[in-house]
Amino acid sequence: MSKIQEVKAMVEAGKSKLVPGLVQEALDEGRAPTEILQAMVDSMSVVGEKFSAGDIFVPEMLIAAKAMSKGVDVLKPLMAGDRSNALGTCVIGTVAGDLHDIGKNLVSMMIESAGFEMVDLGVDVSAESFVQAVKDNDNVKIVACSGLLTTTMPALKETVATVKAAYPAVKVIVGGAPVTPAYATEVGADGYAPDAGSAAVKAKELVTA
Ligand code: B1M
Repeated sequence: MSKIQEVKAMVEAGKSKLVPGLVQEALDEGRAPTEILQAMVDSMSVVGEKFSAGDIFVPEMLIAAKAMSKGVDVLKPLMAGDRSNALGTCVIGTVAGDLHDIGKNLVSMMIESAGFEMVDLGVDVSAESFVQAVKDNDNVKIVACSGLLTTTMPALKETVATVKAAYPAVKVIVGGAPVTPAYATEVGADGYAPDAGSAAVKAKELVTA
């Protein structure tokens, strides 16, 4: 088994203590950080499929998520790009009722790399808290909202409406597995991105256009 396959298997198995070392070994073997990251994202898809099939339950999903986060910690310094913060501030969070944060953390990492200062509000963030963060921080140009559950898609809609009502000039980007470009348009978001890399491109595009 290659190191990258070992990383994938150990994330799926939720082996938090083993994953960082294996990620480092994969890097030492010359594997690209993006390739290792993709392997871990693929692991989480497998975990999701097993959960859907009833083969595993919430605790197993949680420990796999923790294992992936430990692996991402090793990659994070290597994926940093432009740290000038010249493009302004981006407030990011996972919307109310939703506790998923791995995708949001990857999006945050990539938008930061594109040259924004990040204010990360964490998970289960109310629409009002997003607005308060725009008020409390200097030069906020982007609000980025992540949502992973179909049940919390209405919270995305409410967040976009609340932020745009309070700060029409601030651009709002939405994303997350159940979100589609059509839904983003329907709820009045300024941008949609399917993944972390394209979220960074979209954020940059919105403030430089
Ligand atoms: Co949950 N969960 N979960 N879960 N979980 C999903 C999302 C699910 C698809 C699993 C499944 O059934 N197959 C399903 C949702 C079904 C649906 O609504 N359509 C689900 C469910 C049902 C639940 C619970 C309701 C289970 C329960 O309690 N019965 C519960 C809800 C809790 C809550 O939030 N209130 C729950 C709980 C959890 C854990 C807490 C145990 C854990 C999360 C831990 C954590 O995040 N710290 C967890 C996990 C790990 C998952 C899966 C397995 C993996 C999610 C993940 O991290 N993926 C997930 C299955 C799956 O995704 N296939 C699942 C990897 C990550 C990199 O991808 O987050 O999609 P993702 O992010 C991507 C893109 O979506 C995009 O970029 C990222 C990659 O580049 N993106 C953006 C994300 N945000 C963006 C924002 C943007 C742009 C792009 O712009 C701002």
